[in-house]
Amino acid sequence: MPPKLTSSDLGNFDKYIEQLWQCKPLAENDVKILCDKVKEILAEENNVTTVKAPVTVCGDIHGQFHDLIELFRIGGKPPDTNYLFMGDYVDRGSNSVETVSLIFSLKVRFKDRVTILRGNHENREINKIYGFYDECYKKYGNENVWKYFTDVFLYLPLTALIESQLFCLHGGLSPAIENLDQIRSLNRFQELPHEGPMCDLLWSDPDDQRTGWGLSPRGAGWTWGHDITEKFIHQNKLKLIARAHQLVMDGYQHVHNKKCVTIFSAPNYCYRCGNQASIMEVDDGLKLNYMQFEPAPRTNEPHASRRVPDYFL
Ligand SMILES: [Mn+2]
Repeated sequence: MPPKLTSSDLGNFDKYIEQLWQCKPLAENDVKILCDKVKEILAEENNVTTVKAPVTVCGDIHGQFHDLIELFRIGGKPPDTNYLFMGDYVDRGSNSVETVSLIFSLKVRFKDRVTILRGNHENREINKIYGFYDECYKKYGNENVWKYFTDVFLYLPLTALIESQLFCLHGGLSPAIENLDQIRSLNRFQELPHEGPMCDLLWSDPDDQRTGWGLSPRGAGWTWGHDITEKFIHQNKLKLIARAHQLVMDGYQHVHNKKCVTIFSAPNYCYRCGNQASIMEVDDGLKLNYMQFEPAPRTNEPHASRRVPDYFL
């Protein structure tokens, strides 16, 4: 059992959350304290971590901090709403540091109400290239915090199971995995391999145009058809596979006869894709409700409202 947080520890994390909510990065030493604590908590969780309903399921965030705050405004602030995040907290957006710090702090402070999974960007080889490393270096002047964070990423659970019926993960299925016990038996505490079951869970995509398995254009993981989804759902007595990983213009998209859904929670992805974001609310009767949302208003930026002056018309 991880050591229980004392009330002064909890006060610390309340302070971290308050500071991060203002989009102010933690001091380097506080990041160290945060990472040590969240690692301890995650180490106790299973590769298929158990989640109770009601819970709100979220897809990719990708460092879009202000949109994460908008997500909480739409979905409710923890701990009033329980959350399951399906990975890809970092890279692409400009505030990966604040985003992952806030999500980790919420995990520590409300560990039974916040579940966090690993995405394919929670991997050194990827986030060294796609923005997180550079942002850490720029904000802290050295690579220590990048090392602390990426060390925690190895501890993130791979998948989650809500009330034994909704199976959630970042990418998708693997030809090497037929049942959840095979996922439970993986050793996840490692850098993401380039192939094999653990890689597939974080990289694969469903494909409505095919049956069976296909090569992924991403160069990692697979694409899979509706027959594979149906077999997996039947064998594991599931209702639905919920996953993230792909930009979908409405923020969510059903595939495979509604047995699989993609949820994407970064509105106007990369500040230019023009997509809506969504979160999936699961109530205590396992009824689903998708909440779409737009980017947060950028009040601190000039021309946020993009009003076009008359003389341009
Ligand atoms: Mn991804």
